[in-house]
Amino acid sequence: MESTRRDFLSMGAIALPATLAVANAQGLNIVETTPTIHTLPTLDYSYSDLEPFIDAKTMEIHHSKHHQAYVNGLNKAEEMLFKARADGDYSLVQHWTRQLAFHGGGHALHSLFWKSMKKPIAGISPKPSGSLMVALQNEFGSFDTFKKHFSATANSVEGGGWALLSLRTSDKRLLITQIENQQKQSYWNCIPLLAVDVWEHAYYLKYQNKRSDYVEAWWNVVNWDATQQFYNQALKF
Ligand code: MN3
Repeated sequence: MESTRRDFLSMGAIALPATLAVANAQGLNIVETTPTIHTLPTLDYSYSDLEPFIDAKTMEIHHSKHHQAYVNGLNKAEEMLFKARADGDYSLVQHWTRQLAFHGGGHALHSLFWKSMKKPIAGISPKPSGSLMVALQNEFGSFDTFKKHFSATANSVEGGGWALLSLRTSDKRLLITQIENQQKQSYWNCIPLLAVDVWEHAYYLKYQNKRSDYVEAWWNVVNWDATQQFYNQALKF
C-alpha cells in the first residue's frame, strides 16, 4: 500500500530504493542508508506532438533543462539532509528543507503536468466524460464554468506558479487551487489531478507576455483520460 501511494504521489518517479523494495518483500526491517535517487520521467509523447499549441523548443527546454534542474535540486536537498543527520549538524536544516519543498514540489508538479497533456486531435476540443465530468458539473455548475474558474486562477498567479484541480480527500470535493513558485499556497489534504504550469518558461518563446493566450491554447492538449484515472485513484484515499 505504501509503495502504491508513493508511486502515485510522485507520478512515476522512482519511489523505493531497490534494497528497500526487496527487504519489504521479505518482511524485513531495514534502516535507510541512502536517499531515493529521483530521475526525470520520460514523456508519453514527443516534444513536437503538442504543436501548434505548445511548441517543440519550449517543450524540449522545459522538460530536459527546467524539470531536470528540479530533479537535481531535490536529490541534492535529500542528500544534504541525510548528511546533516549523519554529521549531527543541523545548522543548515532550514535551507535544505526549503530546497526540498521547492525542488520536490517542482518535480511532482512537472511530472503531473506532462501527464496532464497529450497529442491533440485536429478539430477536436478535448472534454472529460464519465464520472469526472459529472463531478465537475456537480461542483462547478458546468464544464464551462469550471474552465473559466481554472483559467482565471492560472492567469492571476503572481510571478511563476500553477493552477491545479485537486480532490480533497476528507469530503471528496473538487477544488481549484493556485500555487506560487512550486510550493507556496499548498492546500493540504488534497490530491492534485490536473496541473497547468504558468511559469514564463512554459510559454514565453511562443506567447511572450500573453499568458492568457497560452492558457486558452493549453485546453486543446489536456489529457482528460489521465485526469479521470487520477480521479479514480484519488477517490480511494
Ligand atoms: Mn515549469
